[in-house]
Amino acid sequence: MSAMIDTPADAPARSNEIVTLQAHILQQQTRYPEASGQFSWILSALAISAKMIASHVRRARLDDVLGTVGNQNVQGEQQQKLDVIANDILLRTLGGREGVAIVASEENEEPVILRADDAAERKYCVLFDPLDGSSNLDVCGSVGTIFSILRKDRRSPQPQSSLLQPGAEQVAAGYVLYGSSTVFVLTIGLGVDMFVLDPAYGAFMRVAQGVRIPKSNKCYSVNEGNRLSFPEGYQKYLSWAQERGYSSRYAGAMVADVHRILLQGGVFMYPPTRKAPKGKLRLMYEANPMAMIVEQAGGKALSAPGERILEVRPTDIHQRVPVIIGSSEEVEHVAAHL
Ligand code: P6P
Repeated sequence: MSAMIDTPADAPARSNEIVTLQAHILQQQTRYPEASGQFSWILSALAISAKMIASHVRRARLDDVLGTVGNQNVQGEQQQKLDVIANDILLRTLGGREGVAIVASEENEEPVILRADDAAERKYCVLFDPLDGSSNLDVCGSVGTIFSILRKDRRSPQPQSSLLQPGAEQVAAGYVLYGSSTVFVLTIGLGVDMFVLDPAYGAFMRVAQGVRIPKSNKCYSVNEGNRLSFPEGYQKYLSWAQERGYSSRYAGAMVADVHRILLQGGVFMYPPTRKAPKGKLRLMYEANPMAMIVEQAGGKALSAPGERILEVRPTDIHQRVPVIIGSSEEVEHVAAHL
């Protein structure tokens, strides 16, 4: 009988190890002997949701679930059929997890109180954008799911206000990119780990631990169609970057744009515009989770010069915030012009 390999949870992954997301979640749980397993159960609900949503996304045109449902969501945006499908999947998988007290979604005006009792295991709130960039679906572009996990604030008078915590309070954050492959990127505050779905086995396989964002890269990501309505500082930055031969990449889906920057470096921006004076991106379930991921990978995430996104004190679950996120040096180049 060969000796059991007693690998400590924080040991660097050996290149020949096969570690699924599920195994990784359980491995991380061993760091916390007192853990009840509720948190792990929530992460596994997000993992199965990602697989189910990926399946629907890959079959969208075949199953004729492209296009809009004909009404607008709370954001005033046309709701895509797959927005509703993805939202429903997440509500139903998380609904089955004892540890989830409240969920909040971009697609729901009000948070959904899953368990109002104050039992000890009702520890967590999960916020998500079920299908970010869904307008890309009709043209087979990249889309994503973004999620954020907070501890329920038991002192808050209303369950809803339990959600209104700064991003620095997140206990976990991550995203799923439905691109040329399906990538699950996760942080629980101990660095950033990356997994790719192997459709042959239906499992997310760990491909990288401790992902670090490059300190710089001459690439920016912004919708330049709005350039003339950006505050002057952003316009000055764009001229500065173009004079220095920066390239521009923009997918129209935050998950795709930030993922590129996480791996290759650069800076993503959604500045204030005339149409969106506070920027377009939502603080609680887009900016905060992406900011936690990028900061955990050694990057920066600002809503204004010197203001970390993770320190913005929320007043509404759907509030918007300007976003400057990416390589530390590139974020500073933008901030220096504002
Ligand atoms: P625009 C998608 O609708 C989204 O919320 C983000 O994923 C993306 O970065 C942004 O809006 C794109 O907005 O105005 O450039 O189309």
